[in-house]
Amino acid sequence: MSARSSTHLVLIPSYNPGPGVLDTVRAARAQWGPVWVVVDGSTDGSAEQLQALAAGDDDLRVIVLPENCGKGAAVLEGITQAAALGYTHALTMDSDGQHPADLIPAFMAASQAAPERMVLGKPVFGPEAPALRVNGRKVSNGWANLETLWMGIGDSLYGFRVYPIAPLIRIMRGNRFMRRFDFDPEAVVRLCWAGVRPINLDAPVRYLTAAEGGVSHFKYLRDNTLLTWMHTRLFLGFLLRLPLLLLRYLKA
Ligand SMILES: Nc1nc2c(ncn2[C@@H]2O[C@H](COP(=O)(O)OP(=O)(O)O)[C@@H](O)[C@H]2O)c(=O)[nH]1
Ligand SMILES: [Mg+2]
Repeated sequence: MSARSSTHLVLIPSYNPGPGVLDTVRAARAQWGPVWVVVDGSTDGSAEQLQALAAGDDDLRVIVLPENCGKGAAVLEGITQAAALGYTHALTMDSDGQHPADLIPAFMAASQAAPERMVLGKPVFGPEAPALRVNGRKVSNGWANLETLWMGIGDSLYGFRVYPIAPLIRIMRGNRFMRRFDFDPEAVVRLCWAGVRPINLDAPVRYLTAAEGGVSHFKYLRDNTLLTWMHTRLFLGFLLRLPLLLLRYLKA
């Protein structure tokens, strides 16, 4: 029996996720209800498969967007609909089986104990993790920590996290970025600026080979360019907020 909540839901943005998606969603449902999947213009038949799964399950909801809008845009659609139904927090997780569904209850419990904070997964990599991904994120983490004056971001990129919905909606409506793979790091930096402090919890991340059903839409040149532009604007935002951040830093 999975736990059920009227405040905290699991939100899974999904775009052409590969064969593991149904198992991923079932694993999340085994731990929690409600679980919502936002199918973001997928063209692989996963929308129909997920809708069939949801037909027999009141706690599984599938939102289908007609065109691909990006991970951040899909999360924004999900949390906007969730807020309208009274949900206050969303645990985001990937649709491709890389994230540990068995940790959903622990992450939700941490959020329920400190609802004003965000709960961030800190990735624990296995030996199969590509060195480029493991080392590449150190750059993003270094920038994110500088941009927030070390407010405690354990990892800027890992998408397994619990967000307080209201401040995240406010931030995303106030800015036209954060709609694609710039969502996870920009969300965490801007939430820190808004005073939402992180709690970091270890969470294993799995890298599946193509033979095991692993699929990635992260394109090194396109997405590292996107992330470089993102850190450029965040750094400028940091300079503007520096007096305020310094004041907070000295008080802490
Ligand atoms: N909604 C939506 N989700 C996306 C998109 N691209 C990636 N995702 C989701 O974001 C998560 C991470 O993407 P993935 O391609 O696995 O990137 P990686 O794990 O960093 O290699 C997965 O759950 C994807 O389904 C997108 O364009 N729209
Ligand atoms: Mg992935």
